[in-house]
Amino acid sequence: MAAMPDPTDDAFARLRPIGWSDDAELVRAAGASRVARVIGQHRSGFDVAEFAGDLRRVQPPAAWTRPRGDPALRAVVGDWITLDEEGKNILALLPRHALLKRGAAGEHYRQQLIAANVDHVLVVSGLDADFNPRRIERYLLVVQSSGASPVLVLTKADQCADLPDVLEALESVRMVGIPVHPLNAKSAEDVVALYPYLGPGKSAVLVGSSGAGKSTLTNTLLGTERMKTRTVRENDSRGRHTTTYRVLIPLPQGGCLIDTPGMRELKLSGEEDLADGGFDDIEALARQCRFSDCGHSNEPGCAVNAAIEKGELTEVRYAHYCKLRDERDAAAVTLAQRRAEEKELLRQAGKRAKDKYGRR
Ligand SMILES: Nc1nc2c(ncn2[C@@H]2O[C@H](COP(=O)(O)OP(=O)(O)OP(=O)(O)O)[C@@H](O)[C@H]2O)c(=O)[nH]1
Ligand SMILES: [Mg+2]
Ligand SMILES: [Zn+2]
Repeated sequence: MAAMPDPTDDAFARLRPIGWSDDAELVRAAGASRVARVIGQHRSGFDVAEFAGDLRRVQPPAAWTRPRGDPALRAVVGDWITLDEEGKNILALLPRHALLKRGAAGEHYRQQLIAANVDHVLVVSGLDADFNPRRIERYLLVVQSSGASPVLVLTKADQCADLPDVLEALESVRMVGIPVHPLNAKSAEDVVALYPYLGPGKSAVLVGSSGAGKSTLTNTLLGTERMKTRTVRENDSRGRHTTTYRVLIPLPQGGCLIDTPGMRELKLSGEEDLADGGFDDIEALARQCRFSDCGHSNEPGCAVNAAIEKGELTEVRYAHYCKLRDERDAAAVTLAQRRAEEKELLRQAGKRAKDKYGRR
């Protein structure tokens, strides 16, 4: 008698250990195609995996290699893609449930994708001389617009003598309900605190400055020295840009972790929402000003100034809010221009094709 197909055999079983969540939209979009996850990116192609431990270098569709064009339409680490039958070329990008991006470093405005399909973004910051609450606020703002939940991981707690003071400086962060975990990234016992974000079917990405301890954390969670780590500079605790590529690693805890190179600069993408991004209190105050177009300088009945006078809002934090708001607004204008340009280029290319080949 011929063997019956096993009814419990499902095509996605081998994908679950690399983060497949059986999301209905994803399952529908995948259909009967050959599905893989992007675990690395290189100049010469993408590294993808079809099961835990797998690695295959594949080529992107031609449309992704065009220098202009919206980077959000290309795959990034964490994305699910479909492959051709030989498993050599990427056919399509499957729908995403989260996308972390930033304004790319450098003069020209572009968006740079950091990771896709992550449930949590672990913002890693060292409790050493590099500690900077304003930088943390900036990170959290960018993360809030990604669709993933931010978690603040404060490494090097073993080297920090004034933890209560540090946590007080982060009061505004804690007030908006973002979990904060001070820990020693080298301690297997300490990193257990992060297990809730790293269980089966979950994916997380580590972001933060160079030297913050992202790769140290990855190694401790893995239980092996998979990622290279390097000591920070003595005078200012800055890192040496040890990790140079993004990589997705399945963890023994069941989830997947993406380690990334330390970022020199985190520009806003233009799509951030300051109220969602940790500044809800300031935006709520501004709505209470007597004049709806209050500039919060010396207008009568200004609720922002009143809060500063009463000590409920610090000038430093308010100034930082203004800076981020202006940067976000400027990036949003450039983003809109860029999208309009890209649309026009596509329209012209479509017209040229039509002139050449006629209507199809
Ligand atoms: N004592 C202590 N040292 C830590 C901790 N976390 C990281 N370090 C040290 O900090 C240095 C930098 O750590 P890495 O893990 O290489 O930092 P990274 O964030 O991966 O840096 P890049 O790859 O350059 O972005 C290493 O010497 C680590 O041993 C911690 O919690 N406690
Ligand atoms: Mg690293
Ligand atoms: Zn005001």
